[in-house]
Amino acid sequence: MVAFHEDPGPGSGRRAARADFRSDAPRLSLNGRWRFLLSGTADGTGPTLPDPELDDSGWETIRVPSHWVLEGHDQPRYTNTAYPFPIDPPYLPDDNPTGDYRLRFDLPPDWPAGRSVLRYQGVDSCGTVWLNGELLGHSKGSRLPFEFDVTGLVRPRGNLLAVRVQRWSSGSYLEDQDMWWLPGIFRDVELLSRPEGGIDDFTVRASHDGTLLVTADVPGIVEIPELGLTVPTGQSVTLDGVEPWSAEHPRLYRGTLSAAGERIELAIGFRTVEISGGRLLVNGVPVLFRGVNRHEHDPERGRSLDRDTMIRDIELMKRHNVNAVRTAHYPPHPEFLRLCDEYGLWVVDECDIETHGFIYAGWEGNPPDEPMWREALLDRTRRMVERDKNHPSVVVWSLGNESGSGAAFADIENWIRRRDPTRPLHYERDPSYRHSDFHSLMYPSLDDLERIGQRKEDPPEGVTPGSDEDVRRRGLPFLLCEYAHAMGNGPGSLSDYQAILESYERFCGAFVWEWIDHGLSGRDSQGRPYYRHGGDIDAQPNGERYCLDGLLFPDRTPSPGLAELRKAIEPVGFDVSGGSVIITNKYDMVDLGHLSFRWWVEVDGVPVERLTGTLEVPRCGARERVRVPLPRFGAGSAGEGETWVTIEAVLTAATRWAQAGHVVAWTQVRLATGTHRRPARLSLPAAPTPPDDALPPTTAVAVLPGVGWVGAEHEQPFVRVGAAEFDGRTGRLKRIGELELDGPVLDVWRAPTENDRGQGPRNALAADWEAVGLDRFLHRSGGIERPDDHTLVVRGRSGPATRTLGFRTTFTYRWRDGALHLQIDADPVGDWLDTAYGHLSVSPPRMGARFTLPGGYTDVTWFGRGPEESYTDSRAAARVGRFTSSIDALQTPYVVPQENGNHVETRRLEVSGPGLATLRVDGEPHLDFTARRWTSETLQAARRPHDLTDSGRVWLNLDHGQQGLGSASCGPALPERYRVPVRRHSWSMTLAVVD
Ligand code: IPT
Repeated sequence: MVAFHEDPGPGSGRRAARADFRSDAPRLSLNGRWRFLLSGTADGTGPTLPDPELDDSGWETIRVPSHWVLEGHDQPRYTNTAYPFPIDPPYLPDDNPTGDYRLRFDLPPDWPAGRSVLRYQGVDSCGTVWLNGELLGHSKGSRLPFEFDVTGLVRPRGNLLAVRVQRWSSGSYLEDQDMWWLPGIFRDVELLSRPEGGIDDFTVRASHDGTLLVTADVPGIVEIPELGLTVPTGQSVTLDGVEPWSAEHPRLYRGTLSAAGERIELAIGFRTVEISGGRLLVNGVPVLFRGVNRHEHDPERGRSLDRDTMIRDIELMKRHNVNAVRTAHYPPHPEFLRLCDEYGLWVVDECDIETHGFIYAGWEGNPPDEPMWREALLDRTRRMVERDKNHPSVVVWSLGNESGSGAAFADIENWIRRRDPTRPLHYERDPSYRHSDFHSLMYPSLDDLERIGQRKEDPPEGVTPGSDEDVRRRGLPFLLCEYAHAMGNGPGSLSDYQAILESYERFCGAFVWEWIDHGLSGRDSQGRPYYRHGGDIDAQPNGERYCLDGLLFPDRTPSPGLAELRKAIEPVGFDVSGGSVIITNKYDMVDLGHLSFRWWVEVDGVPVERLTGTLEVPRCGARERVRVPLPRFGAGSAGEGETWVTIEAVLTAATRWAQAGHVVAWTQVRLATGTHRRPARLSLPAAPTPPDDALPPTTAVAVLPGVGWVGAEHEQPFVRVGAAEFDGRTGRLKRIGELELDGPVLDVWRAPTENDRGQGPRNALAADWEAVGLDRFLHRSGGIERPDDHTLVVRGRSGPATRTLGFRTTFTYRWRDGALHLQIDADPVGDWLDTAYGHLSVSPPRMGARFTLPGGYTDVTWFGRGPEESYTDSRAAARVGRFTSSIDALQTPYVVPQENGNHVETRRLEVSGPGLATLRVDGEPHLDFTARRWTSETLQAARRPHDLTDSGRVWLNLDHGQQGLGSASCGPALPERYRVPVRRHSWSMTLAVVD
C-alpha cells in the first residue's frame, strides 16, 4: 500500500469544496497551543498518535497556526527552483520530518446538537486527521482548505484531535514555488456547527448592470436592505441604480442570505469582467493593473499571517498607488480576499501549483503532463475556485506558476470555464497560451514590451509565425505577470515600463516582482538580530539571497523601490506648458472629484511665503484630461535662484486606507530660466579624448614658485593655493582653511548591487568589473604643476594591477572668491575591450571622486533631488528640494549590504558636524553624492547591515554619476543609456568652508 503522503492523489474523506463565508452558525476556533512532537520519518510517533488514551503530557506544545520550523523545531529551508529532494515522483526520501499534533477540547455548553464540520484553512505539506481515535481522512494542497464531517464523532467533552503532518509529500512536487518551505498547520483550524436547514454553499453572480443571481444548495432568501431587495435564491433580478464595484470605488452592498437554519453575511460587489476587442474590460471599460506579486510573508510567522498584517499590506499598497495583487503563487488566507473586497484591489487569484524544479529533469515527467497527477491538480483548482468564487475583487483566475505545459491544463481550463464563466483565465508558461485568455510573460526588456504593445512580438519558440496559434495569441490582451525584479537596490526603469504600459491598448497591467523580502528573523552568534536568507541555513541546495527581492524590507518598512513605484504608477498625470497644466486622469473608473490640488513655489528649495494656493480643477472623468489655467506664480518676484513650483493631488477626505491630505500624485516644474538645464537622463557629456601621451612620468614633487613649505623638516611638504593645502607629493587636498579633508581619488567602483550581479552568468556586470579589476584601482601621482599663484594642476593615472586599462586624471584647482574650484578630467587609457577575456567590454559603475572627512561630521543638507536615494533610472520619486539628514540616516539598510544612498542632481551640499567647519560643495551644475562612515569596499564585504561599523572617517563621494540600477538579477540587461560610457568625463565643483 502506498503511504498516504506519497500517494499522488489529493486526499480522502474530505467534504466537497465550497465557498468560504461568515454566518450566524456557531463556530469554535481550535487555534491555540497544541501538543506537538517532531519525528524524523513519515511514520511520526507511530500508530498510537490518534489514541485518546496516549499520554502526551511529556510532549512539547506549539502554537497553532504556525510553522514548526519557526517555533524552534528543525529548520526552514529556502530554494528558488530546486526541489530539496530527489526528483523521484511521487516518492520522498525516508528522512522526512513529521510533526504529530494533538489537541484536547470540549465543546461550549451551548454547542448545537446538529452537524459539525472540522475545517483546516491550510496545512503544509499534508495532513492526516483523526478525531477521538477515528480516521477522518487526509489532504494535500498546502494553501487550500479542507473539511471533514465530524457529526456523531465530536462530543461535548474530552475530544481528542490528532493530526500528522509530513514535511514532504507528493503534494510538494506541485508546490515548488520560489519561497521558504515552511511546514505545519499554518492557518486556522475551526469547528463549524452546520445547522439543520443551513446553507452549505452558494454562488453570487452580480454584474455591473445590476443583474443579481444568487444560487444555493438549499432554498434561501437574499435581502439587501439598502436596495430594498428581497428575492429568493435562484431568481435573477435586475436592479436599477446600483453602483458598480471596482478597485477604485469598492462599493459593497451588505445583506444576508437566509435559509431555514442559517443566515450568511453577503458583501456583494456588482461588477463584470470580460475580454473584448483584445482588451480586458471591467464594467465595460478597460483597466490597467498597477500591481504587485504578493507572497504571504512575515519575518517571525512565515506564511502564518494575522489579520492586522494583511491590513498593513493592503494599506501600504493603497498608499503607494498599487491597485492590483497577483496572489503569487497560491490562494492567500481567505480573509485577505475579504479585505481586498472592502479596500478595493483587483486580484489575480493564483492556484497552488508550481512544478518549476522539473526544469532539472528537462521537464521530463512534469506533473501537468502525467495522468497520475490529474486529480491532484484539478482538486487544487476546484478548491480555489469554490472557496473564492464570491469575491468581487477576484477578477482573474491564474492556473498556477512556472509549471511548463501539459494536458492537465486543458482539464483545468474546461472545469473552470464550466464552473465559472464570469472570469478570464491566466497561465503564463505554456507558449501556446492555449489555456489562457491573456498573452503573458515575465521580465521582458523595454524593447520587447514595446513590440508586444504593438502586437508585433516574435512568436514564442516553437510557434510558427502566422499559424492559428500565433494569430490567436496576438489578439489577446497582455498581462505582464512579473517584471521589475525588486531584489536589493532597485528596480530601475519603473517609469520606463509604465510609460509603455500606458501607451498601448493591449496592456491590462503589470505586477512587480515582488511585494516583500522573505527574510526571516534570526540572531547571529553574538545575539545580534538580522534577517536570514537561504544561505544562512546550513542545508543544500539553497537559493541563497534570492528570497530578498521585495519592495518592502522583511519588517514591512518600504524600500526606496516602493517610493519609486508609487511615483511611476500614480493615477494622475500633469503636463505643464505655458500658463496652464493638462491634468490627466489615469484612473479607469472614477473621476478626480476625491482629490484636491495644491501648489507652492520654492526658490533654491525654500518655500516662498504667499506663493501657494490651490487649483480649481473641473470635473475630469476616468481616462480623460482637463486643461487648468495656472495662477501667475510670481516667479519674478520670488528672487534669485532656482525656482520650482510643486503641484500635488491629495485626498480631500480620509479614506479607509489613508488620511485626508495623503499625496496621490505630484509634479514639479522649474520656473525661472536658470543657467543650468538638467539632462533628462544620465548622459555624461562627451569630450574629445586627447592622445595618450600627455601624462608626464612620475616625478618627485615639482616644487614650483610660490609653494609654501609647512611642517618641520623631514615631514611631508605641503603646497598651498589660497586657503587650500595639498600634499606636496601626491597632490591630494588636505585642508581648506580650518577644514581638514583628504582627497580626491578617482573612484570608479561601487559595492555591487544584486542587480549588478545579474543572474548566474547572465548580465553579470559585477563579475566582469571584477575580472578586469575595476574594484581594485591603484593610483599613481603623475606630478603637480603650478601655472600661477591661484592654480594647481595635479595629474595622475588610476588603473588595476595586471591591466593596461585605466583613466588618466587631471585635477585642476583654482582659488577664487574665497573658495576652491575643482575641475576633474578623466580620460580612458589602455585596453578596455579586454583581450584576454575577449567578450568583455566593461563600463565602470561609477565616475566619481572620493574624499574623506574627519569622523566628527554628522549631518548633511543638500539642494537637489531627495529625500530618498536616487539613481539615474530610479529618480522619479525624488523631488527637487532642500533636504537635511544625518549621515547615518542616509544609509538604506538593504538586508544584504550593497550600494545605496546616492543622490543624483545635487546642486549644493553642506556637510557639518559639531565644532567643525562646514564644507559646502556646489556642483556645476550637478553632482551625485553619497556620504557614509565606511568605504564601498567595506560595504561590499559586509554580509549583514551590522557588519558595517564606523571607520572613524566620513567617506564622501562627489561624483559625475553612477550607472543605473536596472533589474538584471532576474531580467533584461541594464539599458545602454543608463551606463557610464568609457570616454572622457569632465566635471567640476566649488568647495568652500562656511560658518
Ligand atoms: C519567476 C518566478 O515566477 C518567481 O516565483 C520568482 O522566482 C522570480 O522568477 C524570481 O525571483 S520565474 C523566472 C524563471 C523568471
